[in-house]
Amino acid sequence: MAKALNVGMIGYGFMARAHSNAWRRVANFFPEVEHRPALKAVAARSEDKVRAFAEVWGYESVETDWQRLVARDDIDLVDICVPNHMHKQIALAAAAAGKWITCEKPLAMSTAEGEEMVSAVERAGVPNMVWYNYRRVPAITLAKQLIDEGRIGRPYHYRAQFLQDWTIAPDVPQGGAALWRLDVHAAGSGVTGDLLAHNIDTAMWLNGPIVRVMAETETFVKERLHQETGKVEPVGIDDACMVMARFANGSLGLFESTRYARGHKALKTLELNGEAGSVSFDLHDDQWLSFFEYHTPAGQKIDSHTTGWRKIHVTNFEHPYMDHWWVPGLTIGYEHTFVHTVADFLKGVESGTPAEPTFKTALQTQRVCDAILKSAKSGQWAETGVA
Ligand code: SOE
Repeated sequence: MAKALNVGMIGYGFMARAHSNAWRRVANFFPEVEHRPALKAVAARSEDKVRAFAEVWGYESVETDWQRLVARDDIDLVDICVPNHMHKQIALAAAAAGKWITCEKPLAMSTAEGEEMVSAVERAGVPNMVWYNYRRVPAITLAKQLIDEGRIGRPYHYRAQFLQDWTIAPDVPQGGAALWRLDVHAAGSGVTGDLLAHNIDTAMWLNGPIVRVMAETETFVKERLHQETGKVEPVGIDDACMVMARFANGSLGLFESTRYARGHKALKTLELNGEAGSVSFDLHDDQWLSFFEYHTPAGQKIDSHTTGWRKIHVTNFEHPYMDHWWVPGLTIGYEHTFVHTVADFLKGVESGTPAEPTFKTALQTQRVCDAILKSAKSGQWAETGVA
């Protein structure tokens, strides 16, 4: 039985587009989901911009004050797609109003803020989720399946990169629409919260809790023009971050994130090496998962003359999510990870087993990110407090 679900979007930027597309398409490709999202209202301060956004994406109405959207009786779910410094106040208001909440990553500006948000949604008992979309790239979900099947065996090494180059030029300003990610007051941190957080979320999903970190960060361009104040101001974000980590399962982790890797637009990789095998993924080849099998979970060794890396084209019906799209061999991409996220979120509400990551789970990623920034500042190893 179809159930109506009125979505209220807050924000109109890049992520609001990705999420709106997902809300619109989920019923077409995941018809077994009972809820039927309707794009009821979108809120943003600029009336011209929010009206233009509503027209393109088919929102029924607009608000120029997010508080009015949250207060509306005809809104069931609030989707938070605004800069990080506004996540907490919106989430707290939405929880108090009994709305379901989905929030763009990272959860918050800090662990302390994230804790308040977790308490608020738990007190209100409302469904909640954070959009760490890369978990739902089918090849990454397949990696999780292989790990859970014991195909990697005892894990030794996890490594991941997220490399971009779009902020190298010193005349890129900070602050304001699109460039708030460079303003520490709006973003909280730089690549740590923006890029590394994705890799930490995926790493802990695949390989368990990260308990300790040692990090180094750098801000290569120290001052930038601020778009809102019109003044040249110090840059407070980290431009690059490297991390050594220890997982609770005894394996070692290495992470690198930067916006200064000339030539790389979104080089996002991960690799896990275990006793029985390895998995490796590169977002540039997001249809493929590389798998090296040394022996089966039952201990049967693969013949030495056929041992080698296997490249799995993750497009068969039996691969995660792929039976909902086209026919084997035909591919999907970035925007589909958001459709998968919505489908899982709604199925989680319908089944009573919430889809991950909930606010509570995303708070663990926040703790690791905070420990990383603490370690970079002190030059010492930092405990994450994640168990
Ligand atoms: C930043 O450039 C950014 O858009 C992040 O904010 C996203 O979370 C990431 O998926 C791609 O890069």
